[in-house]
Amino acid sequence: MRLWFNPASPFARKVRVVAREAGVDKRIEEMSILVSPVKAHPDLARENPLVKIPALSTPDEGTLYDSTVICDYLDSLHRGMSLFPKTGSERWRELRLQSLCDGILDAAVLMRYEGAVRPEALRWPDWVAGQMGKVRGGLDALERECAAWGECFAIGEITAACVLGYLDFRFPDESWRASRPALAKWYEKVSQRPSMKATVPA
Ligand SMILES: N[C@@H](CCC(=O)N[C@@H](CS)C(=O)NCC(=O)O)C(=O)O
Repeated sequence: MRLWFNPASPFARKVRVVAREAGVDKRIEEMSILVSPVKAHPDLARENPLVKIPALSTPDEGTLYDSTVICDYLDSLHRGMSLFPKTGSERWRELRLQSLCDGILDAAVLMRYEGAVRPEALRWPDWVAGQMGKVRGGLDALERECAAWGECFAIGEITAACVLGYLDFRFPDESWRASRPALAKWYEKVSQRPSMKATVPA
């Protein structure tokens, strides 16, 4: 299998952490590429019409995207503890947490593009403030919820860890820890997992 990714992408990190937690990472060839929302990468465009990473070329199911689908697929390849609970409230708890964290990442990545890609004359501060409001509101929800996560590190918690890693990487001045001590403590602990250490953004 070939994973189209970039080490800086938080969505690709989700996939790489899941691959390691599921023990299937050795079956994946990681192909690092640079993507831009305004200049389509021609090789990636042949695999994913949205020209986004992550994308996973598989031997049996063609090329899969986006991160939620790829993670679910990788989870189907192993027999250990499932990272996507199949039934009951555990399932909905994990999927909702994943959606919350994907939403925070969507807002954070859009802000990153606004600052790094959009020409200065076209920037719109109110729009950036709106995205930052989603990031902060989402983080406040994680702070309220994280006490209930215990030792669990399934798809929802994995995505939460990738959110916090991305904020440290791209928005170090945001100081998200200042008003979220429980989340900071949780993140300090999960950052020590081999899957997280092996995928620190660069
Ligand atoms: N919902 C997608 C989001 C993927 C995404 O936004 N990837 C970014 C990199 S972090 C990308 O490829 N951007 C290029 C573009 O927007 O054209 C997922 O979960 O995989």
